This record gives sequence, C-alpha cells and structure tokens, in this order.
Amino acid sequence: EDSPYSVQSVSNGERSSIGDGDPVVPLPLSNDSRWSDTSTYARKKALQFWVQLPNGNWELGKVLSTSGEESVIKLLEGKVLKVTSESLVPANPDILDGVDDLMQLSYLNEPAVLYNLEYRYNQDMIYTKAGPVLVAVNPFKEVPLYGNRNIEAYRNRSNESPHVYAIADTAIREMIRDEVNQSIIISGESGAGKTETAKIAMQYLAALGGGSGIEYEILKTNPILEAFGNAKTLRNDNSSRFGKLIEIHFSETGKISGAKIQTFLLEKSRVVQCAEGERSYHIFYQLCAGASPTLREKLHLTSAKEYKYLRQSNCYSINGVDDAERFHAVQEALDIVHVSKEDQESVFAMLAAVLWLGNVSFTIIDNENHVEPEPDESLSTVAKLIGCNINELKLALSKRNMRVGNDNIVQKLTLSQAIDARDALAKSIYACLFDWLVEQINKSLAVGKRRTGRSISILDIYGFESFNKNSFEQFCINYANERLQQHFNRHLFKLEQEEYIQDGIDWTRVDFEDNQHCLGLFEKKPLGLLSLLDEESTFPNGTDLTLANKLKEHLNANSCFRGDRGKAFTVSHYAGEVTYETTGFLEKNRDLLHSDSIQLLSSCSCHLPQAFASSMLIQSEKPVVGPLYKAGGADSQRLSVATKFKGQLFQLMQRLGNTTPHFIRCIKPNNVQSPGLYEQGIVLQQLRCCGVLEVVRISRSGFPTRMSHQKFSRRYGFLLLESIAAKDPLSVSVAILHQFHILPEMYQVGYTKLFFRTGQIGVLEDTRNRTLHGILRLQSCFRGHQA
Ligand code: AD9
Ligand code: MG
Repeated sequence: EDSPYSVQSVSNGERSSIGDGDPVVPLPLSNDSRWSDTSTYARKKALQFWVQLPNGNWELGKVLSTSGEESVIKLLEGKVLKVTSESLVPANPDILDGVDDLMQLSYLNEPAVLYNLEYRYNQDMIYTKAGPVLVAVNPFKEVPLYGNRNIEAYRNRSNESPHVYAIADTAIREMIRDEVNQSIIISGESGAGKTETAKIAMQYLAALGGGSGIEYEILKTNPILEAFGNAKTLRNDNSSRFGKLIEIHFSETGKISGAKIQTFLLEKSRVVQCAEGERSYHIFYQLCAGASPTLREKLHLTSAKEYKYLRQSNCYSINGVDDAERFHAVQEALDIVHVSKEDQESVFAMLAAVLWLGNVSFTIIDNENHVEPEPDESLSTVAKLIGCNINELKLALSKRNMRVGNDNIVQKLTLSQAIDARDALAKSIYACLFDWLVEQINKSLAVGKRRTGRSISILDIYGFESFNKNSFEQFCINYANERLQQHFNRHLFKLEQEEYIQDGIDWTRVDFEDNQHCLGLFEKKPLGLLSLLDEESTFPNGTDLTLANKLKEHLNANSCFRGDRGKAFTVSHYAGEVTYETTGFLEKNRDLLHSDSIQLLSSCSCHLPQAFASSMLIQSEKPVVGPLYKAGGADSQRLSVATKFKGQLFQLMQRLGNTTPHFIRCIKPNNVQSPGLYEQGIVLQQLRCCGVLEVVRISRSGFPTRMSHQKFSRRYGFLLLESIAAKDPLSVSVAILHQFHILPEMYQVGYTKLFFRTGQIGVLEDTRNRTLHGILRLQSCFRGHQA
C-alpha cells in the first residue's frame, strides 16, 4: 500500500534549490500544463488519479501497476487502461468531494475543479467559492435557494454555504463597517446567468435595506430595462444587449435611499437586423401583442408579422413567455418609476415609428439608381408618429446636404444609401429612446440631497466572447473584459499578499501574468488599436481593408498582436486568442447619423424626437454651429463609438477603483439552456476565460491551504505517535509536521494559521482517514463481540 510516509523518498531533484537568504520558495512545478498537479512529487502521494479519455472528459481511476513510463489504471466503473504515467493527474481524497471552496482542495487542477463543481451542481448546490470569487453554475431550472426564508438564513448567518446572498450580505456589512463603497462584479458568457444573479443580489439588498419603498421602484427597473434592452438570441432567450451598472445608495442607517443606473454600448444594429431564429428587442413584440385597442388605433399598430424589421428573422415568440402579459407588467413598472401615462404613450409612439420606418420602401426615379420613398401608409404613419412634415421626412430619406468648400450641395441618395439612412434613423431613435428611459428612471430613483451615505454597485456586463467570426462588437466587449480582468488580478493579488503579511509569513511576490501588455495594445497612443481605428474612421477613403493593413503595419511588433490574411487580425487576450474580421469596423465605429436626420428630429412637433435631436448634438465633441444643414455632410464631429466606450470604461474603472469589489463568475454548464446537463468541456473553457483557474493558479504558486493552529492540532493531533511536553496548538501542530516529514518549503507557520503548498493536506487526510477507519472497524468488531 502507498504509505503516507513516502514523502521522504521524494528526491530533491525536481525542486529548485534554495539559495542562502533567498526567500523564494520553489514549487513542485508541473511539467507542461500550468494547471495540473502533474509533478512526480504529487503523483507519488495521490491515491486516485484523473485520466483524460479520448472524448476529452476526465475520469477517476486507481493505479494498478506502473512500469517505466506507463501505468495501468482501473477506472471506477471497472475499465482498465494503459496510459503514460505523465498524463495522470492526482485526484483529491474523497473527504474533499464537493467542498464549498475550491481552495480547500489539496490538488488544484482542472479535473479536480471540474469534478467539484459538478458534484455540487448535481445536488443543486450551484454556488461554490474559489477563494474570494463566487462561482455560480446556471441551473436552468428553479432551485430552492431563494426567497424570504433563505434571505433570513443568510441575514442571521444560520446558513453559511456560498450564495449570492452571502456576497450581498458581506457587501452590506463591509460597507457599514469600513465605510467604503462596495461593488459586486458579475461576469460570464451569454446565458450564464449574470442578469439573474444581479437580480438575486438586488433582492437581498432590497430585503435588508428596504423600508422607504424606493427599493420596490429599484426592483421594477429590471422588467423595464429587460423589455427594452434584452432580446431572444440563439444563446439566451433573454439576452441583455447592453452592459449595466446599478449603484444602490444607502443612508447612514443602512437603508436604501436611491439608485443610479448607467448603461453601456446597447446593440443598436438589432433594431434593423437580426439573425434567423433570434428576435429584436422584447418590447416590440410586447407592444404588438399587448397594446389596448385605443393605443393600437392611435399608433396605427398592426401585428408583429406585418413589420419588416421583425419579420426578417422568422421568430416571433419565446417558449413559455406571454408577450401581452409582459407588456402590462412593463406598463405597470413604468407607472411605478413615475413615467407619466403621457410619456409612456410617447415612448410607444416612438417604437411604432421605428417599426413603420422599417416598412418604408423606395422607388428608383432615374437611371442613376437614385430613389425616393414610396408615399404609402408607412411613410405617412412615421411622419404622424414623430410629428414631422411628410415632405421633410421624404427629403431626409432621399437626399443629403453636403458642404463642399463654401458651397452647399444636395446629393441624391442611391437605393443602398437611402436604406442605410433609413436604418440609421431607426437605430438612433431606438438608442435615444433607451437612453431617455434610463434618464427618466434615474430621475425617479435620484438620491438627491440625501446622497450622504454609501453605495453598493452591481455590474452586469457581457463576458469575454470568442466566436467563429468576431466583429466590432466582440472587439469592444473583449476590450472591456481585458480592463475588468486587470481590476480583478490586481485586487486578488492585493488580498493574497495582505493575508500573508498579516500572518507574518515569508512571502515574496509571485509572478503573475498582468495583462497590461494587451491593454496597451488597445490603448496606446498614437499607435494602438483604438487610436488607429479612430484615425482610419476619419479618413473619407478609409475602408475595412486599409484599416487592417494599417494595423498590421504598425502593430506587428506587439506580441499580443498578429496580422492575419486579408482583413483579419488576432489579439492574444488573457482568456485566449481571438481573430477579428475588420469588416464593418469603420462603419460601426463612425456610427454616422446624417445631420439631415438630426435636423428632421429637431423639427418634429413631438417632444421625444426633439429631445433625441438635442441629445445627439450634445454628444458631439464640438457644438454644431449655425443652421444644421450647414453643418457639413456626415456629422463627423460626433465621438467615435470606440472612443466613447473607452471613456465610459475609464469612468467605470475609476468608480470601481474606489470600491471594495466582490466577484461573481457565472458559468453555463451547457449550450442548450437545459437543466441537469453538465458538459465538462464547456465548463472548462469558461473557467479558463473568466479567470477562475487563474485564481487557482495564483494560489497554487503560494500557500493555498490554510488552517488555524487550533483546527490543525485538533484534527491531526491524535495521529501523534509520541506525546509531547507542550500541549498548545502551535507546538502540537509543529510536532505533527515533523512526524509526517512535511518538507520545510512546503509550509509556513503564521501567527494564527499554518499555510500549505497544494497537496500537502492530502497526505495527512489520508492517514487520518485510514486511522479513523481502523478505529471504527475495531469499534464495530468490539460491538459485534459484545452482542
Ligand atoms: V446575456 O450575456 O445577458 O445573454 P446572462 O445575463 O448571463 O446572459 P441570464 O441571467 O439571462 O444570463 O440567464 C439566462 C437564463 O438562465 C435565465 O433566463 C434563466 O432561465 C436561467 N437562470 C440563470 N440563473 C438562474 C438561477 N439562479 N436560477 C434559475 C437561472 N434559473
Ligand atoms: Mg444578461
């Protein structure tokens, strides 16, 4: 049998030597994978191993024999395999099955983490800690973890298992105790559960900080923003198409006093274009299904199937969702956040205008492909809904005022230009409407003069994305994630170091992979991705190809960048390589709305279009002087989308920088939104992307297992073969360490705790188990005799 004392026999060869006075502690380094505990050292101690099968999944087995480089292993279900000894990954002792913090695992490797999460998931324990991070695996079904009784249990700390509630609770306590603002940063792939998690956190905060009634308003912002900002996609029936930060303010007594919402980068293109099987924003279908007969008539509303923008993707409904019912819920929520009935009607009129705009068609009027809009029901309805003169609408959709030198010239639009102008107008109206709504909500939730206390911010933002084809959207999203990852890394390292220093142990900084280099690739001026993109966007002759060439010309020396064939380039993100296609980059970055369209909106008699026009002008870098039609052709003064986003991100990071962060990483266990299905490969890829394994790796390079002197001596003290004089926990602990020949570089003795390298506790646990087992057997023998 594999003796736990075999530790002694491990040669020192694999560990680097320690120089005099050099406090750097050597690691039992793994040979190839950064993650696996595959050193001979670890392999000798473990009793069970993980074997990776050809399908990529890991299975547990026991070694039957080893000869040379090869081992014969018996899997749990009986199969016997011959594998290279190198490929065996040590597994944790059974007592560590389903631990609620991955840091408690003796062996921190990918299969161990995967298995632990799966073990818990199968019992509806969807939350697990990875040190300071909460991992949430989407159950895709109702789990009995929420509601008032559970909230109460976390409030009075009778339940201490990992939970969003526990995170929210800690945030409240630390906010009050330290008088520091807090943030809960939620990330993960589309469909992983970020938005649900954010709502669960809000529920807890509302329950604990409620009383004034404002908490009810805050909760009601969710159905509104989801209606206007979420849509059915192939990945998620309720996918958020924007990022959101909600800052919940508390009074000095810990009561919620108000809130403020900031949104990021709404996906506008969805309004005019969406893929087969997906939907546009929920609110369009809700309106078509749920509007009252009077409203219908006022807005000239017909059914969703009659609108081109909604028809193109061939998908109108979502399983289990009643759009009409949802519409009434949204109306009710709008009432609650004090959007007047009148304003609500204006909002719905804008939605109808967008839909009708999509139905505007064009006829070619000359042999140069110039067009005019068809003077039909759709055109007149749009004019009526936004309150403009029908001729002006016609002009805005078929002509463009250009300024060439000192002259104004009027250019007629071709069919494709006219369609672009129409779609740009529809997108702008929708995006402005969304921003306007957020502004109204913020007014209603405003903290005003009461803003004296502290706040907890919840960030629900799109996670890292890597598809077969990646465009401008992924470019921005991944850039944002790169920023957040840096925030995460820096925070984590600070925490680790603080704990070591606090307990007085020897600690030289471990190297950690900072992603500053990749961020620099994006942000450097003038030769970074964002600057070069903006520069090319201002060139009238710039194309997606000239952009790609320019990037390759200037950035090839950067190790995070690689120019690919044609219009593609690859960035080495912290979460992996992503290849971007520059197709559409310039257009999406410029996001042009012709001044003619702004002019049109400002001429409208309805107040919303007017408000939209002025907000578009405010967004311009320089004020547009003089009559608008003189302002030049395309409104080149507006900030580019990337620059605006970068500004928002910097502001966000600054805000988060002043808070104590709490991280939640959401994981989806399968790609089909189905309960009970846990696919290792899918989970693993996300664990890598969202930095959970990085946390684990960071800890591996330090002393991840911690136990107080008391606990350690209580747990293993009975294994001591010789009694010792001093009985204090520290002396007992040290005696145990000696008896088991735990190598000095494998642990550190702190003031209050013992710190261990990964894998060390496993040996002790095994011996303890065997001994206890023996004792139990003896006892039952003994009882058997008695009976
Ligand atoms: V996206 O990036 O916005 O596309 P999210 O926000 O990460 O995405 P979301 O919160 O919308 O995902 O979750 C997707 C679906 O998973 C939800 O509609 C629920 O059906 C399901 N889900 C997520 N979390 C939970 C949960 N804690 N309990 C039950 C859940 N179901
Ligand atoms: Mg979401």
